[in-house]
Amino acid sequence: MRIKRSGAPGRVKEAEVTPKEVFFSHGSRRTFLKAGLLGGSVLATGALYETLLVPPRKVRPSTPLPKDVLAAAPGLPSEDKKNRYEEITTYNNFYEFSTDKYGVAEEAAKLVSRPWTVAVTGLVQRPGVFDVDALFRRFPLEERVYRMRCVEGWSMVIPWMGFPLARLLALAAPLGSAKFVELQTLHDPARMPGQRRDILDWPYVEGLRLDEAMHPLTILVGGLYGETLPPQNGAPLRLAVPWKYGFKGAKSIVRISLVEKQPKTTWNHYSPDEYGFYSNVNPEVAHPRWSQAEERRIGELGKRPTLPFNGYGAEVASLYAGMDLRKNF
Ligand SMILES: Nc1nc2c(c(=O)[nH]1)N[C@H]1C(S)=C(S)[C@@H](COP(=O)(O)O)O[C@H]1N2
Ligand SMILES: [Mo]
Repeated sequence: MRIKRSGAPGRVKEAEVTPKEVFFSHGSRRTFLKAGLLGGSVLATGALYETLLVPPRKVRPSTPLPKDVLAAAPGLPSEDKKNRYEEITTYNNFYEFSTDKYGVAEEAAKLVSRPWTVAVTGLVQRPGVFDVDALFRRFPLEERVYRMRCVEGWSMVIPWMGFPLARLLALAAPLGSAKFVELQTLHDPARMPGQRRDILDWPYVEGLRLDEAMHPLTILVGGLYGETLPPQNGAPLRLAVPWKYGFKGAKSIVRISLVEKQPKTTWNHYSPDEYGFYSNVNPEVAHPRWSQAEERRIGELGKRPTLPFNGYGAEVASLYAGMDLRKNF
């Protein structure tokens, strides 16, 4: 990603390491575990390298989630090694606070994310404004271990606590005319100081086609590693769509609108050649300034091949049957 009004194109500040092929298992959903390993072995990562890639720093402890918002379901297993809590909470993209991935946690720490409401509006039979904690009691959070791939070329395995967006949408009952879902981040420069700067068009807006939004892998996230979601990861409520580039996962959501036309999403509007509306993870479609064929898993040396749909093709490829994914990137 790059910053609006900067003369030179932005550079991803990443510790570049010697490429070394590693492979990972396919599918994290119980039903697809049968697919097993694609082959190869997972590179054993030493604590030394983890230290190298994510500097150790004090992480504020989060609040454990109350029992009554946790689903009985044990969650979805993943054969990938989970990233450490410290990695997930100290290397973030959240431009409302900082464009420095290592600086977001500290800047976002002040965000007051309770009380917080989310409006579900637009082309629905039953619009509503929901208190997030009431929402979590209604739709208990279950663990979903997802591989997440940033468009910048890094990835993590994150044990989110979430519930399917489809459950909330079903409650609102979309009208037949609703074709897309638009998600909006809070717009409040007093609470999100990065919004005082003209980096992006605020508020941050993301969107999905209605069928993508209704897919069971598409979740609203309220927790991480069994704890309340920390501010830097999008407290109190953010989206996670594991087969798409990370920027689709809007953080600190205040509004979910059902609309007829494809929403004007922040990054797509900012640079349509670089960030497509669909933004499905696709190793065959390069970003204009870098390849998307490989990725660096945070905490590991070397690179992994990037898989179509981030490895979730068995679950989601049918959503795009007949579409030219080079054109609709
Ligand atoms: N509101 C908002 N949401 C956002 C972003 C952002 O800058 N602002 N960054 C996106 C990007 S590029 C990524 S990769 C993920 C990072 O999520 P994480 O920090 O929880 O890993 O958040 C996405 N959601
Ligand atoms: Mo990203």
